[in-house]
Amino acid sequence: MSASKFLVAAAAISMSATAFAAGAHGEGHGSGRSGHGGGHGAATGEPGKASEASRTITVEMHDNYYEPDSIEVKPGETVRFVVQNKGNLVHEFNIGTPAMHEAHQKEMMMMVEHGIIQGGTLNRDMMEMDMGNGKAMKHNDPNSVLLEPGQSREVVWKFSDKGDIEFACNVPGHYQAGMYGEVDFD
Ligand SMILES: [Cu+2]
Repeated sequence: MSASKFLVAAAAISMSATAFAAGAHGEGHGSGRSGHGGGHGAATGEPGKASEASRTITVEMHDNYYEPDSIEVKPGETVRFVVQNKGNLVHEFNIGTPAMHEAHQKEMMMMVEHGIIQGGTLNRDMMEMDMGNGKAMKHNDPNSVLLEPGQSREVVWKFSDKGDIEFACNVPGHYQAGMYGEVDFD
């Protein structure tokens, strides 16, 4: 999907988001997760400690690509990423397998459908809201950050020994536009 098509779709969706917000008002305090929790660890690694990071890699996010577009790590290495959104759209930096990214893209589609992601805007209040089933569309897994234009955040990750790992943006259409990069083990 082109960026302009994406924006049109996001604008259309934002109208239904207003109705959604009204309906879901009150309650809140969703302690649940959006469902993309379990099972990350083994294949890709685990959250790392900044004090154990061997180096810092700055990753710039643009519309729709990363700079750098691939990285090389040592097996078991802990890396501190400083992720900066230099684009005009909301972007994600997510460390996972291709299958994890595919699954996460469906959840991100729901975030767009609910107006949580609208082009360059991220509605963090809405991410906290109860979706009516005791769950919220929080996006707080340690292997990823979701950032508005101009925002910057750190991810510290201890990589596994090997695996088919990519960093990717799962905002609808972005992965398909090429917004992912290889993690190579040296
Ligand atoms: Cu993106």
